Amino acid sequence: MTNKKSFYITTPLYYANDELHIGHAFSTLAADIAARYNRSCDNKVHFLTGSDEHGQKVEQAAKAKGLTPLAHTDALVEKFKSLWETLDITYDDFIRTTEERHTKVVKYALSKLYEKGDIYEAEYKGWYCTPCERFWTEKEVPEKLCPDCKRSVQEITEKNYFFKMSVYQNKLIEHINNNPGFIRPENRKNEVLGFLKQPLGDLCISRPKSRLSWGIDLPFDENYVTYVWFDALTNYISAIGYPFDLDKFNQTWPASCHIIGKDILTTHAVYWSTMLLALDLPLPECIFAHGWWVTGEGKMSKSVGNVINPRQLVADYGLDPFRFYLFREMVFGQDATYTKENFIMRYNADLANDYGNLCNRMLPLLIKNRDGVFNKTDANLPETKEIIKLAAEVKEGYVKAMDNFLFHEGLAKIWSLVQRLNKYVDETAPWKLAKEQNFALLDEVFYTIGEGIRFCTVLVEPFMPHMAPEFLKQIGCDGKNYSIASLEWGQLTDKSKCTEPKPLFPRLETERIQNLKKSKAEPVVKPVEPQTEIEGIITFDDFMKTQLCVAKILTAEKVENADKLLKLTVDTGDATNTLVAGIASYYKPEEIIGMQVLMVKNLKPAKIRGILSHGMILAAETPEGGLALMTPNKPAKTGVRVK
Ligand code: ME8
Repeated sequence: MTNKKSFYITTPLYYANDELHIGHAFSTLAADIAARYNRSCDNKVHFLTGSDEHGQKVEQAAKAKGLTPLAHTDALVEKFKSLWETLDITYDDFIRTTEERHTKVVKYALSKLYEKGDIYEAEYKGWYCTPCERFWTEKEVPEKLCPDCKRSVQEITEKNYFFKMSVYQNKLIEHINNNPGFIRPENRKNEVLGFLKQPLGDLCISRPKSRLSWGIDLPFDENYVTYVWFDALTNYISAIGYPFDLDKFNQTWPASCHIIGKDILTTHAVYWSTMLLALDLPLPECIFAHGWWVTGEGKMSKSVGNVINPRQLVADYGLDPFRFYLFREMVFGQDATYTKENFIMRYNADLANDYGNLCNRMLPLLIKNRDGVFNKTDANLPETKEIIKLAAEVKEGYVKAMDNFLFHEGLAKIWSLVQRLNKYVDETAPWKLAKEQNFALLDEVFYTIGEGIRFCTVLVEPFMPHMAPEFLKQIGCDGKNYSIASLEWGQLTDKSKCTEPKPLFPRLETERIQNLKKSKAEPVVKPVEPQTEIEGIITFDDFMKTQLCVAKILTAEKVENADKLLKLTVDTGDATNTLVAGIASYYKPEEIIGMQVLMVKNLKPAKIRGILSHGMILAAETPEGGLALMTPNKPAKTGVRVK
């Protein structure tokens, strides 16, 4: 064993109460991509995932099935593991919170904090949300509805045990301010700092067995079990040897990154951090809270019935396109919407056209004219020199992005090279060089393209671990010989002989097109009409008359006696406008407050249901027949003109 600290990456421990969907798959894939990337950079990696098996949710789910909690979680854990196998997740360890190696550490941590005086007993009165297993204060629930899940809360008075979270509040604020990369992305850090502006209450870490028996017994009071979050969060240290195998622990802790979704930011950034401070342990280097995958109906959830099954997507499109799509489409940190059309568009544009075609266009020519061999030559063409320079820049930018968990940026860097290579093919027209028998130049062009493909493929391997070796094989390389750590331009040698290409990403056709074909209807793709014949064509000056701007929704409420209307006030930079929008069937007021939307600012005011409406926000129909508000795909300056 070397003394080099591991790159230690974790996923949330998913609740073993139900099956997993693409949201869960996404967090685990993010950790897998970070793990594979780090391995390819020659870093020692430890990748942990697992299952959160205690608490009310699990107990209730088991009861509903007529199973004991453990029989229920045993079965679900098998399903979790089988999904990770389908997605080829390279985890090093899978921890279950019901395992003894975990429960004994939770008890150790509780005893330590109890002895230290950081856990105390008190009478507690509060508002309890059963589905969320969380207490709220009177002030937090003015309407007696849980602020998280909007279900009703019950008032409960009982004796409980509390962790003195408040003692560590200032230390935590200081840590966040001194470590800018600790909570990412930046807006989530600000959210946590905002939360910490209020005095932090103490955390109730026990549940009376009379109400819940499925949990870890408190070591100092057998009438209570441990609050499920105190239990589950401890997994990040129990799995790596704390406190019984300190050698292993010290080589692994602190975590390089806890990947989580934004729904569990407070529990990680505040509960977990203060627990660690109380245990005198260093804090993780980074907590990255990514956004949600949503469909037209909002966040995916079983009760809404809008969950996307990752297995189905893998079965329909293959594993690598699925992995690629999730990270190309979502700006890591923000929300993203899944639609089938969008998936197919991405696949066709980026994989079938840009990436796949590079090989398909080149390799048959290489086989025909140069016997499939890449002859290494000097770079003479200015375009070749440009590509070599770009490749170095792409690698640098990619590494920087990946080191910061900005997966979408890593992919965007690779695709800038893929696209430049396609342009290079058009510029150099190797089929013409072949006809002219200009073999010196032809070799240079082939070598540049081959090397470019290899470069992109080595970098894309963490995202597409199956297709990447296939691509390398096609250009005559053994994938095992390459890593990101050693990647340099010029490693492709004339020993590399390419093989007959087979299209690795055949184009997908959208369902609409397939259906049309089946019914032998009109030609599927209509030729593009010359622009002047498009109906209602306007000039640039006409368009500029419309003042489109980015507006931020400040308030939203239902318009009385009008089911479809919401009354909004929006910040347009220089003013606050009131407007009425027909979106109430698709969005709840609380979902859109704070959202940036695109708005027509200079529309003549009109009275709608007695309200003077100044402006109009933009929306479009979704494939499922819903409605999607048009929003900037990254935070924009409120009030700026859209051009
Ligand atoms: O919260 N989009 O478990 P959980 C993106 N047991 N990610 C999503 C998502 C979506 N629509 N839905 C879920 C728990 N996720 C606790 C964690 S950790 C010590 C204990 C992902 O099964 C995302 O990472 O509810 C989110 O934080 C996590 O699944 C919640 O999983």
